Amino acid sequence: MADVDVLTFGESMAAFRSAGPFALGGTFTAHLAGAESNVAIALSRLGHRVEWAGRVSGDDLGELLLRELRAEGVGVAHVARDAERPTGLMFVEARTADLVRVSYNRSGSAGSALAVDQLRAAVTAGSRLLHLTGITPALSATACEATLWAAQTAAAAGAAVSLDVNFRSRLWSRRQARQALAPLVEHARTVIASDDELDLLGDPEASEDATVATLLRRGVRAVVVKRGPAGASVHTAGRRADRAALDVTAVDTIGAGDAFTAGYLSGTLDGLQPAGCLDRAVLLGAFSVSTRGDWEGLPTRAELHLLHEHAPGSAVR
Ligand code: KDG
Repeated sequence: MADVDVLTFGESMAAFRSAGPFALGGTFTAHLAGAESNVAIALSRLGHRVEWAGRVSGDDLGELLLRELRAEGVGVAHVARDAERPTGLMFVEARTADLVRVSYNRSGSAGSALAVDQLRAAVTAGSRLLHLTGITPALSATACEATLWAAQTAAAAGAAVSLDVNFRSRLWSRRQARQALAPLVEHARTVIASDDELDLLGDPEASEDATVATLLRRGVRAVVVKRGPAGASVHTAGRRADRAALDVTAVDTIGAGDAFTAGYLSGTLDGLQPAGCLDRAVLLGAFSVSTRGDWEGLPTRAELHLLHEHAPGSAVR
């Protein structure tokens, strides 16, 4: 059995967050962000052994990313440093209490230059699970090729491959996403998508049930559908489980999808049934939306019970 539970890779960025409209300037705070590194941190906090691979700039913001990952116990042994290209930037503008605008400055970044060569050692070293997102293939042709190579290689070696669709309309079109995701799905055991992303996984005109049935027929074992505040579902052969979202005060939804995914994967690593994995997914999603930041408020394993045992507004003394 591999020493690493989960290998994931992609682009981590420096995220600059504002408390109000960007056009007015003011104070920005800098944080590590990136869908795969968010998942890696969430899993590491739950006690799983996680490696994150990718290309990180040699600049100071690249240093910030690596320091945060190391501090969170995420393995970075297979990270390549890039002395030529800058760290990709993400901007998170809290435009109103209910509307956050996300934009990027990441084309030509170190992370987007990811290629097969940087992943070879990490993927061949092996892991129980390889987690992919649909963001990485959108970054560049070489990153797209590397994602497919990793999926094929890890699946052939017996790793469980998970894929979170994570469609980013600022990076590519729905048509491009549909084309790149199709070969990845062939290697995935778990596919996670928001309900508005299901059209990217097959016939755009098909219903949810028809899309799910096709995926299960093609070898996917669990299709997990996120419905935001309306909860989530998991479909497996002949079964379906649904869960409502937990009743928490939402203060920041950025990163909630990654937390949800990490919760589901953590359940699979612990050998839970799909419905139990969904419970943990919903729980991590609730921690994420009720705390600020992409990953900062996520729970350790010892804190998993907190939201169930304490009513909203509680002070634990
Ligand atoms: O939304 C949280 C993450 O997914 C974010 O940190 C990264 O959006 C992201 C991207 O495009 O890489």
